Amino acid sequence: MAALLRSLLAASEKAANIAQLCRQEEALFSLLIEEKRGADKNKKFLQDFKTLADVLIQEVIKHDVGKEFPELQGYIRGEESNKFENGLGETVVVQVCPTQPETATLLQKVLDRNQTAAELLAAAVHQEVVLSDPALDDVTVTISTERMGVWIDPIDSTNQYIRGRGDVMPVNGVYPSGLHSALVLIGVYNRHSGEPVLGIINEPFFQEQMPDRRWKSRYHWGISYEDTNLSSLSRPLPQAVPRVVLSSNERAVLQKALAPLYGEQLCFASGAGYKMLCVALGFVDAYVLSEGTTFKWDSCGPHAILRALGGGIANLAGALRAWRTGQRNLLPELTYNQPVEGAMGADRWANSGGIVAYIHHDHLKAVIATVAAAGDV
Ligand code: 2IP
Ligand code: CA
Ligand code: CA
Repeated sequence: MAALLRSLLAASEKAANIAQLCRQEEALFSLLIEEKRGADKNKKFLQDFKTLADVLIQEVIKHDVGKEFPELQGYIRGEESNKFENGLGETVVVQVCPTQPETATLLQKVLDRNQTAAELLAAAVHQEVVLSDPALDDVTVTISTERMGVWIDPIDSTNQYIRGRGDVMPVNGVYPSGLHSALVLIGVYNRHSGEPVLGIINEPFFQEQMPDRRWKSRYHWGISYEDTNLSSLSRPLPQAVPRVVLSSNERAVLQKALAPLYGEQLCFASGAGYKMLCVALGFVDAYVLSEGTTFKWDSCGPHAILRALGGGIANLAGALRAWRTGQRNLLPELTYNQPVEGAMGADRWANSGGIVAYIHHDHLKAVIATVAAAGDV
């Protein structure tokens, strides 16, 4: 009876199809990559097209899940706003229409009348996804949706998505950059407690299939609800020698602070969601980020998966404060129902103060002890 899980997984697969399509269909791909050559007006249109891929995916998830679970409508939110101004100065609200031709007509308005592109996208939006995953038959937990909210990041690691390198090689399992780090992230949280409950990470660019070089997706999920912890993944063992993944922009002061724990075992990767996935897959013991550059839609889904595996995501600044005041067993986790006080725009939903994603609680403690000892982070 895991109806919500099935619905969200199907939506994530549709989202992954749209993300793949924008890279694989010439009519759409040419819009994604042409920016550098365009004139100013053209640049704006192409910029919009990139956003359109994101917005459309978000709207599709909202539409499909909201249709099945009307009580969630109004509580499904994501990174993007669905209002667009096209090259002709018209404001268009992107949404899924009742029929495919209507959606195509609406998309044409955003796409400056590009009919082929609009029709390709509309077909993907209205396509029915059939999940064939026998493992889901064993999931019997019923999640009461009354109190839930949903955070969506339709495409995380957009930069890598646009750049589109499919040939980057992994280092000890971790792809430092490239299409592998572009993910669809969906998280369900309890609107009252703020706790993450169910998470999905879909990798649209998991494997390139030969001979036609089409991409194959794969997904992971986790549920941490009341007394139930279930996941498509198994709890990984700690690394023999501790390893951490960081943003390639991470401040030198944090890198230095972590040296006593990790020595040379620092690895770097793009994509906030992807780094969380690396923790869940057991390639690294932690992802540490010193700044508030991730958002609720980045972490909610991965957080639920990490919880289902016995780990979590702590607030770095909050955990350091707790550590220093002797509350070492109460390191605060991220929550998803409250905006940052006094912040504006997207920053309202930032994970301010940084984060630590982990699987083993002892390892979280080791990270916090190490950073606290360094003093000046
Ligand atoms: C971004 C994306 C970036 C990440 C940043 C996120 O989301 O995941 O890659 O930075 O924190 O907000 P970094 O790669 O340095 O970790 P988006 O791609 O959705 O804007
Ligand atoms: Ca993101
Ligand atoms: Ca995004």
